[in-house]
Amino acid sequence: MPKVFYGYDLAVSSNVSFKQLKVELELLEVEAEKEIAAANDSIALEKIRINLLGKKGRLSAILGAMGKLSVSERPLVGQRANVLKTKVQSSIAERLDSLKTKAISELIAREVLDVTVPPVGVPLGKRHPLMKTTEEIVDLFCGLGYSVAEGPEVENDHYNFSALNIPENHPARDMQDTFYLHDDFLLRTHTSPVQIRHLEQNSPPVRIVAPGRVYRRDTVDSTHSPVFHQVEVLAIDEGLDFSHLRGTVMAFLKAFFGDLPVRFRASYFPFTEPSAEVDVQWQGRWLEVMGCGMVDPAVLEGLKLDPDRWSGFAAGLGVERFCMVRHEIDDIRRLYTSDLRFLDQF
Ligand code: 2U9
Repeated sequence: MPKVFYGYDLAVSSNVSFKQLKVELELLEVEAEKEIAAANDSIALEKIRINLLGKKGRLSAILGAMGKLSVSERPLVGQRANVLKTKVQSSIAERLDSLKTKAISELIAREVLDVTVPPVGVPLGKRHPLMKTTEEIVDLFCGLGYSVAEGPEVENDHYNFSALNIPENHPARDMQDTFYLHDDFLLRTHTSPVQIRHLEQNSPPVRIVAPGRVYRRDTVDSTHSPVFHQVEVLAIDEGLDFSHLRGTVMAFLKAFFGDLPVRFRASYFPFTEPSAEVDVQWQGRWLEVMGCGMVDPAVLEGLKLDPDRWSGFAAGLGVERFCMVRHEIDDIRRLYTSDLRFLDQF
């Protein structure tokens, strides 16, 4: 059995035979395959590569020792060494490949998706019940041929009061009822100024529905809020009379509440004459839901419309009231506190 050299020993040994180098190559091949097969990551494989094929590695030592062989023996060892080098390189590449494949399959196995797990669910936003109610009311009037009109929430005395025939000393103008801003400005107390502005810009016939936020200096309780929402409607044409008003209001209330009993009670508003308040019977009780009337000739005259030619009717309602009756909500504050446990129900 020839002496077995390793790496440096081989390089410094003065007496090396062809047979010894052949054994050394065979040994290197067997050990290389074992080491490569045992390596578990790319770092270990790189260490093996450097140890076997690197400048100071075992193969280099064999090649270095070749000089000590006869000229005829050298190519034989050189050839074998080259074949071995290629073999070790491809073994390393193969092992690296199989390690990668294994890692990927392990990852896939770990990341397995259980499609039967119930979804966590992304909370979706929805329309606020007040907006839904407004939309429903507006849609009903649009179905009757009305168009939507909107206007500013900051108004002045003229559009909010004077143009609507509300006299200087009327209680509605009271500091107690209206949010006054600087100069002549105020927060509109109803959406009626929208109709005034519309009539300044458009000639009759007019059929408009004006939804929007309005402000009154009310103390908060279960039925009052200083900010609330109104929908008002206005129709101006030739030959309109109270029967048109009544028919429109009845058709609207039937569409919204269904077949509930409705009654008109005589009332008073500065901007309509005659005026009425409208009640519906709900669970055995009469509930006031809206006001209405024929547009006062004084309002038409203020808009340079001849009351002998043009007549009109108007109606107004509080959206909160409609929403609360429809959904049996007991306290208006529930509509403003953004409690998702409440809002989620709509
Ligand atoms: C013009 C002419 C007339 C609008 C009208 C009412 C009757 C009414 C209330 C309902 C409940 C206000 O929110 S509430 O408190 N509104 O009763 N509003 S007639 O009349 C107009 C509007 C514009 C040019």
